[in-house]
Amino acid sequence: MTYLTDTENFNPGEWYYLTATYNGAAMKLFVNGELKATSQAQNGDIAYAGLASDWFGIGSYVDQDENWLHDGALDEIIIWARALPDAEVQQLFIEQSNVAPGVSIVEPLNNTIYTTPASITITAEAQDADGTVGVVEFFNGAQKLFEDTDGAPFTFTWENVPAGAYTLYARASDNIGAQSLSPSVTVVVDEGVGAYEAGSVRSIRVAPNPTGGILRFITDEMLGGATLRVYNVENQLVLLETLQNNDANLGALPAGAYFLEVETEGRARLRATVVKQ
Ligand SMILES: [Ca+2]
Ligand SMILES: [Ca+2]
Repeated sequence: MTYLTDTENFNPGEWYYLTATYNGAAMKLFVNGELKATSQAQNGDIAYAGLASDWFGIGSYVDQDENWLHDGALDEIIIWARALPDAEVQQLFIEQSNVAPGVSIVEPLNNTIYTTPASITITAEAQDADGTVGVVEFFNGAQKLFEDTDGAPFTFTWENVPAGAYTLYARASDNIGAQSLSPSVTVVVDEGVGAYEAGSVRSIRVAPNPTGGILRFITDEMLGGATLRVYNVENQLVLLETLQNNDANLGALPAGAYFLEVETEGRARLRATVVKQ
């Protein structure tokens, strides 16, 4: 029986990353990736005697008449079919114990509304508790917009953004390669006045915007009798009704960005984008 012992004591309540290797020539004990003890007292194949007491155990000492359990918790166990070299044990510890970076978008604020032609400056803050932030990438949904590799500030200006609603994310990677996603930020780009042909389609303002539900179309025209269509950001029609006057109620819809289209009896189309809170 060979015991390998760390010369330092373990502190109760702390997690440790223990690794033991045996390659047929030497037994090694690593604590937190560091080699702490080596023994060459045994060599060759592992000597199982063919007894019921031939345990391969982790977290306890078991033989014919003893069973000493580890007084603590085991979080994760990996058993390898080969003896890892020292450098690989060290690298595994670095990867396993690495803290992922934190990242959030600080600009623009959620539900910011722009007007075409829009240029949107996106700024993220990212930090890593036990290393450095290598890369911050910016996304619109699944579409990657930019990759900032030159450190803080992590920022990017998205130019000529067409009308629509966008869900922005930042993703930070630390020096070990661990990644984190920021909470999302929704922005809306509204058609600027004059973007449509006069007389057929034009944009219109609504207030309040963002709204809790009730909103008013800001126009001198009387919209009673006009048809209101409301689309969500996936371009699905979620509301269709005939307006009684210049007011509408989105109270039944979930929070989010919506495109509104009002078709008047004279066939003119009025468009607006609104954020429902
Ligand atoms: Ca880290
Ligand atoms: Ca930068």
